[in-house]
Amino acid sequence: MDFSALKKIIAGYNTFVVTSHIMPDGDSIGSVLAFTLALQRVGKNAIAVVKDDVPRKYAFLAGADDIKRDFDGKCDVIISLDCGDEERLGFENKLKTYAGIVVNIDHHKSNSLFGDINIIENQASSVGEIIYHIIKDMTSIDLDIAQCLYTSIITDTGSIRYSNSTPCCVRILAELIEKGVKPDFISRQVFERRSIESVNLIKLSLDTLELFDNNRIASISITKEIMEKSGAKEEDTDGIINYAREIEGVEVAILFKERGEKLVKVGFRSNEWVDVGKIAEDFGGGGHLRASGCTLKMPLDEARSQVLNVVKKYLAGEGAWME
Ligand SMILES: [Mn+2]
Repeated sequence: MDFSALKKIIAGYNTFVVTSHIMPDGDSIGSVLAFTLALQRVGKNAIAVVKDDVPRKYAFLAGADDIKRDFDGKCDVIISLDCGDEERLGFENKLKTYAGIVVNIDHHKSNSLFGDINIIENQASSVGEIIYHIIKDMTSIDLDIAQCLYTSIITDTGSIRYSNSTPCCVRILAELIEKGVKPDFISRQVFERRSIESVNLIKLSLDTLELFDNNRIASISITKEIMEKSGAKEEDTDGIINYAREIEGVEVAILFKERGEKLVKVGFRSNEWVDVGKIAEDFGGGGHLRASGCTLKMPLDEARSQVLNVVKKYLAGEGAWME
């Protein structure tokens, strides 16, 4: 990975905004905080801006309370992390209206290359993994930064359970543990605490589970009614798709989230061979080989039937998409 252009920018400018996508996850929050802290450590005027709520489970990370929801004014450089396209950042205007230079660091293969500088590493497990290599050359990684990077990597790899878990990211985790990170502490914060509302959400969501195509496809549908009845927050829908993915024999899991009368968010996961990144792209979305998503502007029933038809076609072409 060649970071020389980015290093020059960091050396040559002073004010930085570090941002990531709406509906932020552990990789986006962890990497935004790690990069912001690292820039501050080297004397830069850096702030973190995320145009959405920060999930409570990441509130323990250093700097989480200082993440700004809004940003007005100008800065020298905006650094976008973990975001495949500019729109998903949630800013009202194009990034270039806020900053002289836009830096885009990501690991989504569908990235639209919207930066002046684009550092896109499809093979990286997470953006935390990419920026670890940048940050370690900038400053010494202290416990605060180490916890942020560790959180990025374990959330995007499902604690080293997903196919993007590589020797490289496991080595980085080992280094971060040497810096003082306690794996059990982070896991408890991130994976092992639930509100009663989120348990109610799981309970109601599982009632909507359906299987198709000889049980190779499993879907869960979270309606607006379920969200209201459970009292859960958007962030509580995180991970529910795994109940579908983990069923024996299932290759593709689909989560439908009804957001409005004609607005449905769709998440995809696959287990062994179907490229769900391609399926999401068919619907104008994107993502990775085993995890992806898209947004459909149509009623839930219509979205379900359209998506299921396409997924069935991918499954019927068994072999064509084998890795
Ligand atoms: Mn990521």
